Amino acid sequence: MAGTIFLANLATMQPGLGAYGAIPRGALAIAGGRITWVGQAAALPPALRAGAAIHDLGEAWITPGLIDCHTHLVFAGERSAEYEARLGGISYEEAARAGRGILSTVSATRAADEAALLASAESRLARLLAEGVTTVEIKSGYGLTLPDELKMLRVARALGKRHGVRVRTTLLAAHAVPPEFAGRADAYVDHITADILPAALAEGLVDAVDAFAEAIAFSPSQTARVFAAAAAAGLRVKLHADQLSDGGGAALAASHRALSADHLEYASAAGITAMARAGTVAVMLPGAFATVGADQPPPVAGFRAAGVAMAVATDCNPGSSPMCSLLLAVNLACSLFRMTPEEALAGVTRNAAKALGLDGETGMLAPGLAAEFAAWPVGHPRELAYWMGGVSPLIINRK
Ligand code: DI6
Ligand code: FE
Repeated sequence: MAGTIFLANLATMQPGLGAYGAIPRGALAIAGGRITWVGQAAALPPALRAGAAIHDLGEAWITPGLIDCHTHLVFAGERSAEYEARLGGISYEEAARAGRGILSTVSATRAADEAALLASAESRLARLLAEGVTTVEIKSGYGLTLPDELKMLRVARALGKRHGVRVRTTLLAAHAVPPEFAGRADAYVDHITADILPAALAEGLVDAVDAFAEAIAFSPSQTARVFAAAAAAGLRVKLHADQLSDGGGAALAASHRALSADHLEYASAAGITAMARAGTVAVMLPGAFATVGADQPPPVAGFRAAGVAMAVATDCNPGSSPMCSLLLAVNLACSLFRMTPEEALAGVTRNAAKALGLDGETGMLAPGLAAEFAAWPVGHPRELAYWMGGVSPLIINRK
């Protein structure tokens, strides 16, 4: 099949090829939506070249399409008043306990219909897509009733269909205890496992299951019950872990072979070791760190030393991370968390794919993977981490 060939510098992000998996003056051949060949342009097989459409992008750098592996993109309203109040001195937890926080977004999201949720999420998604994002994970968790959780997940699926972006949906019904269940968190967990999860599964709306394990949300044993139901349904899990305190979340996630544990500011040494053994990805969310005014960064050096794969994501949500720029997350992961630019770029490509169970499908420029990439007007891939957002791709190829 005659395909298309792009000539440019390649940041393949393949491990074992040196920094960024770089191939200067490379060639990327695609056909039928897959990558068919990657290498030095000078070594391109003549048989591939024959009949192919060739695009010479000169000095541009091609990276894998970017992957935002942790978002709460679908929600109604905004929480700038809470942000202002928190800047005035109240903490994120105090705001949550005072009924601002997540539950205020739950009220707004319940009141919104699918069309309104779709329109507001589209405006945020557009900003991610303009930055070369080709895969985005979207969580539920602002409905907290069966119909409202399904409504959010349907909107997430619709975003994928309408915009040609790969959407992975995550059921986060265990995000907060809804007002109807105040003081009865265990009964709400029963409702999740007996009713919400099966219904979402039956409609084909769930790719993974997440929970918020925290003093203001769900306990380790409640989280474990949600995870057991997910496993029984054949679903992988993720966890909002150790964001505001060390609740043993990293080790809990690892013990359930979680795809990822996310936030992790307070992850313990034992948690890091457990994650390394389980192959659980550590997802760094610097937007949330900055917005809640946290003072303890996640133990990046510990993850690095233990060989835990690190991803980076926006955590786009109206409370703790009103951020719609994955490149800004990359920049902040370097400046605030001391990740290297190469680690942060791997965090929105190869390791983000792993955090979604999509390794082998996307996240690198390698033969057999989906033909998803972006070409950038930069002199070196580290520039994508250096600029504080605002770099626009020359070309984006989506699925
Ligand atoms: N951790 C977060 O950072 C978001 N959810 C979570 O479990 C915050 C969600 C919100 O404040 O609306
Ligand atoms: Fe989150």
